[in-house]
Amino acid sequence: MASSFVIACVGKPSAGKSSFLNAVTDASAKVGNFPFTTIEPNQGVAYYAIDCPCATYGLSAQCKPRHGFCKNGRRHVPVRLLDVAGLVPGASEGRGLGNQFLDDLRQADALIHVVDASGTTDDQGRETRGYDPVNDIQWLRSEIEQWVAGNVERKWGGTVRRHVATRSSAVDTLHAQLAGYGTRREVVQRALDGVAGAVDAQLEQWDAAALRRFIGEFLDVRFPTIVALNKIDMPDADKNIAAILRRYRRPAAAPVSGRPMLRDGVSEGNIVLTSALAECFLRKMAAQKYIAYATGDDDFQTQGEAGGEGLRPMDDKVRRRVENIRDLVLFRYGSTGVQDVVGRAVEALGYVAVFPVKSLVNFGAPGGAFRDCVLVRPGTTVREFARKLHSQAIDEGYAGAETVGGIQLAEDDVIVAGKNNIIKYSVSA
Ligand SMILES: Nc1nc2c(ncn2[C@@H]2O[C@H](COP(=O)(O)OP(=O)(O)OP(=O)(O)O)[C@@H](O)[C@H]2O)c(=O)[nH]1
Ligand SMILES: [Mg+2]
Repeated sequence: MASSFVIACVGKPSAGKSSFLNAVTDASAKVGNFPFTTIEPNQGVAYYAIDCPCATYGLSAQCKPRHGFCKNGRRHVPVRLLDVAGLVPGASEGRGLGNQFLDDLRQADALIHVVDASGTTDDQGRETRGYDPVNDIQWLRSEIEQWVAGNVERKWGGTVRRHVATRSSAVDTLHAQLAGYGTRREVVQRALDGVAGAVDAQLEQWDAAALRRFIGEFLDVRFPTIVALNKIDMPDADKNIAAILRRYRRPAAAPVSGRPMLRDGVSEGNIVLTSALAECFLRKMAAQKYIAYATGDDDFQTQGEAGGEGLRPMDDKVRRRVENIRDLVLFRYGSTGVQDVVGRAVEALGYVAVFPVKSLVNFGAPGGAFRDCVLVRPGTTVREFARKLHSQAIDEGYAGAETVGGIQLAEDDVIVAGKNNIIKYSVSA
């Protein structure tokens, strides 16, 4: 069973969304230095990398993932990535390709906001110089907020009347309003919990400010966001990055709580520096055997360098370009950053990788060890996962579950990585 959740790349036109998709997937989406190169969403499969249990059990040679791949004990679990049309100011009122873009977000579980940190695109996505992107994160968030708030506020009077007449619970009423955004009830509940104490428990007592406060909280929960500060290879990127990081730095005096502090829906730890262009170029050079490079590496090798055996020679122009990337991106920032963005998006969702196996002795070897790995929502229980496997035999004939070491699992045990995420189900005949 392949993973079914979706991460969407969002941002203004020409920020580098399609380039980002091409950098982390096998897609070849059209890229252009003019606004609205992308109209219909492009899709690709990216990989979330985790330590694979095959290494722990000495089964790396027999590890045969049904989806994704495993290399040197690192499991690459597929996740779907969506690259949508660019968003311009006023999109929530239909400007640009506004509503279409926003509609595409309904399928997304998390967002990657690609920001052009080089200052070479203006707010409409046109080529320029010296544009200051410091407000871009806040702007995108308010655009999404306008979209949701506009819809909810317009109907609020009727919503409250029905709520009172039908004596529904707050969570049911709000869920009915927000279900159109691909929202599960549990997400609405978490958002309500988040504002408890700050707004009245009775919906009919909510004023405009209370409703806005709830919508802000709802967006935080519904659309976890990672920011890719892109185009770090360009001259002005440094100073723009510094200004953006300064704005989103967690105040030293901030209270320490279980969850990261969000501003405009973003936490400091979820801002990553990237060069999608560098990654695309390095991948191309590696595919053509000019360099030895794997995504996430902090350097590459060329012919004549240690580790560069068997590579092809480059002409001066190409050599200058790869050397430039080495100096401007890899040496300065440690990597092109793109893979890190995907990892953080999955982690922001709190997903857990689960390995269902038929045997806890050989884990499926020698035919193929650890064939399946499924990313599940946080809080998923052993029994819920059995249902999710879409195996009638396991679901209907459910007779118990066990993890490594002969430990029996209860139906309502929550699956936790490293604890009970290798599961063998038994079924009654
Ligand atoms: N220097 C540099 N240029 C980049 C980078 N990423 C993208 N670009 C360039 O930025 C321009 C726009 O890139 P796209 O990937 O088409 O941008 P987009 O966000 O998909 O744009 P729309 O589809 O129009 O919304 C292209 O000329 C890319 O080559 C980067 O990391 N560094
Ligand atoms: Mg595009």
